[in-house]
Amino acid sequence: MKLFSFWRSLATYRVRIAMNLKGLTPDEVVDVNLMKGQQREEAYRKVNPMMALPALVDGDGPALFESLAIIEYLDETHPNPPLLPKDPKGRARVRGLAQLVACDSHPLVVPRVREYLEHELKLDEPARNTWCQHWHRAALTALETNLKDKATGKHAHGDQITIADICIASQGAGANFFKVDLGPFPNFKRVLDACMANDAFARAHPLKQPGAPAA
Ligand SMILES: N[C@@H](CCC(=O)N[C@@H](CS)C(=O)NCC(=O)O)C(=O)O
Repeated sequence: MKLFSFWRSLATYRVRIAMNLKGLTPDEVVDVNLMKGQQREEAYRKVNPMMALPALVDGDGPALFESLAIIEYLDETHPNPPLLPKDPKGRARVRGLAQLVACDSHPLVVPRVREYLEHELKLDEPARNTWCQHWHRAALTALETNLKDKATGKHAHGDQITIADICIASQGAGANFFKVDLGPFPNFKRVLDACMANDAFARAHPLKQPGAPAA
C-alpha cells in the first residue's frame, strides 16, 4: 500500500489510525507538503484531482481518496477489528458522528479555505483564527450533546472503537492546533482521552510524524 500523507493532515491522521488499528503498515509513504502547496502540483493532481490528502493506492490501484471512504475500504478488506457496529441504527449513529467531523467541520478549516480567506477575502491572521475556532466550537458543541446519549460508552459508541472515535481524535488534534479550549466539552474530552491512551491513536498523531515540529 502506498499512502500519500503529510504530518499535519488531519484527514490522513484518520487513515493512519485505522491502519494502525488493523495492523497495517504502508509499504510506501509519499510526503505531499501542504505548506509548500505540493497538493496542487501536477504529479499529485493526477492522484487526487481534489488536490487533498490523503490518498491510498492498494496494489495496482486505482488511488482511493476521501478519508472516510478509505477507512471503510480498509474495514471491508481487513474486517478485524471492525470499525462499525453491526446494527443499522448503530452504524448510522457512528457514521453521523464521523461525518459531523469529516464533512461538516474539518472542510471549513483546511488550507485551501484558510488561503482563500487570506488571499481573496483579505482576512488577517486573527480573523482567520476566529473563523477556524468558531467552526471547531460548533462541531464540538454538537459532538458534546451527541456524546451525552446513553449509546456512548467508554468510546463514542459503546465500548468498542469505531470510525466515530477516529474522527473524534482528529477533531481533538485540530482543536489543539487552533488553541480551542476543550474545558466546555467534558464528554468529548473523556472519549478523546480514552482514544489517545491507545497506542494505535497515539503513534498516528500528527506531531509524531516525520517532519513535524517538536510541539
Ligand atoms: N474530506 C476530505 C478532506 C481532505 C482534505 O481537505 N485534506 C486536507 C488536509 S487534512 C488537504 O489536503 N487540504 C489541501 C488544501 O486544502 O489545499 C477527507 O476526509 O479526506
